[in-house]
Amino acid sequence: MERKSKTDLFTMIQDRLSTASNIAVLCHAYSDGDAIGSALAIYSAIKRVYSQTLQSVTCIMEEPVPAKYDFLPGAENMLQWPEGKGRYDLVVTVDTASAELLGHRAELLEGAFVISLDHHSSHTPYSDIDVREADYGACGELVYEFICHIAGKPTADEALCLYTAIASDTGGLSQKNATPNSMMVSAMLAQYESVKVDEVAFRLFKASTYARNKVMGYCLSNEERYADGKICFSHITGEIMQETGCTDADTEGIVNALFATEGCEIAILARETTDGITKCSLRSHHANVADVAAHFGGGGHINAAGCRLDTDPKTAAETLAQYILQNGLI
Ligand SMILES: [Mn+2]
Repeated sequence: MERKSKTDLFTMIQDRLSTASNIAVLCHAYSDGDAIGSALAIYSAIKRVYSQTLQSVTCIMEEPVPAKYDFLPGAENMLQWPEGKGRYDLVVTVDTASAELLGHRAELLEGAFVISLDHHSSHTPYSDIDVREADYGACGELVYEFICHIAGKPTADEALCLYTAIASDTGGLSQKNATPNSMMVSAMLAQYESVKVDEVAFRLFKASTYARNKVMGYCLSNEERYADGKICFSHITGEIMQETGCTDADTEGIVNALFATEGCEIAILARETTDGITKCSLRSHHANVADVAAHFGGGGHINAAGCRLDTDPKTAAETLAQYILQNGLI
């Protein structure tokens, strides 16, 4: 079959949206800024463009929106599962590399026409229309293009959501995945008065909480190293999470503090979530950590990936570090 161009795919999606009745917009569980920003922007655009033909459009999250992102316009309208449980004839997912990453909401895919907009290189197909740009730093870049296709340009609120999405996934345009495209789209969005780049950067990268500081201290004081310091790893226990009142969202980005260690090539952080799951985050300068994560049932990008391990966080971090060492991935 001939591979369709992105414009063709966008037009096919447009046709589907214009005949849909009830649409659900979803992003991956344990959402980050790219997932939430992309979801809110596309939700808003669908709502305004198809208001005449649609009965409803609903944005459903697996967990509550993390406080860090509650400044995003529309965040207050997002439902939290099982709110919104029901039947939808069309489901749009953003930033979601597999159906499993939807958590409980994966059941909404059954019987629905499914559209996926994603930017993960390791993507397990689950949709009827799959638009993927694995070279994009953030899904927000793809959602921006899609909104331009269906609506000409984003609204002020959508622009803020999309700018935040891109800034979030690219470390404020400072990581390797920040491409010229990430910057060009960000520059378009920064022209909106609603987009205050300093405020977004502060909220995403500088602001902390007391609980997060305590957990960060725990994580850094337990940092260990293999391979002459090329592999840096640490963990966060459920106990310290409880003791400090730290939320799962508060731990976002803590792995970057390990990654900043002099001489570090791969950083690993294993943390126990408040519901007792051990989530691991990997960062690398050169090594392919998406493959490492995939070996343990996870996935992600070459230089930033994640997986879950069915063990305590200290053992999980050690297991990943050993695997990397023993397979000569460093
Ligand atoms: Mn993303």
